[in-house]
Amino acid sequence: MKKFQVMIGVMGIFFGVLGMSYSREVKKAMAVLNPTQGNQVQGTISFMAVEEGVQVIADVDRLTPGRHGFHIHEKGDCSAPDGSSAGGHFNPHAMSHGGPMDAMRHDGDMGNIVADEKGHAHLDYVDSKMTLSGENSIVGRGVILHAQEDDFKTQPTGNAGARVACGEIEAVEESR
Ligand SMILES: [Cu+2]
Ligand SMILES: [Zn+2]
Repeated sequence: MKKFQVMIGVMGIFFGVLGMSYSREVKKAMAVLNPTQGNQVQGTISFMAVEEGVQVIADVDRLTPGRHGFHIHEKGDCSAPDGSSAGGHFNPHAMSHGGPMDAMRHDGDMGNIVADEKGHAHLDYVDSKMTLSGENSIVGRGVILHAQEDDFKTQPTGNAGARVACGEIEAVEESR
């Protein structure tokens, strides 16, 4: 009987450690935006886990003034000269395209970023839908910035035009 209890105890520790490694949480992630071919757009985006979701802070330069569609795309692959290697909008729940405050939207729909007359854009908002951990994590996926405004309506892209910059989302801070 004693032996049996010890065995159960050892198994408990084993599965406990296994479970901990699976529940690893990403606290912060970053993406560096680099221009696609023929563009000069550059920027950085940080993603921070907060109570209400993920705080997104982006600073982008060398944009044309005005609104630019801004999304997380499926793949963290910026190898294609036009950014097409990043795939479509990140959409693990098979929803329609929308704006960041809409109930019906892709997880990756971050709306528009607005560039001033100097071509600089700053964005800071908390996204209630995206997550840095678990099976729908945005870590390892791509960020795409577009030439034109996202209309939040046209399916499945928001009609935001060409991809002017691309970045890969990487975890920078994790906890267990
Ligand atoms: Cu996009
Ligand atoms: Zn979308």
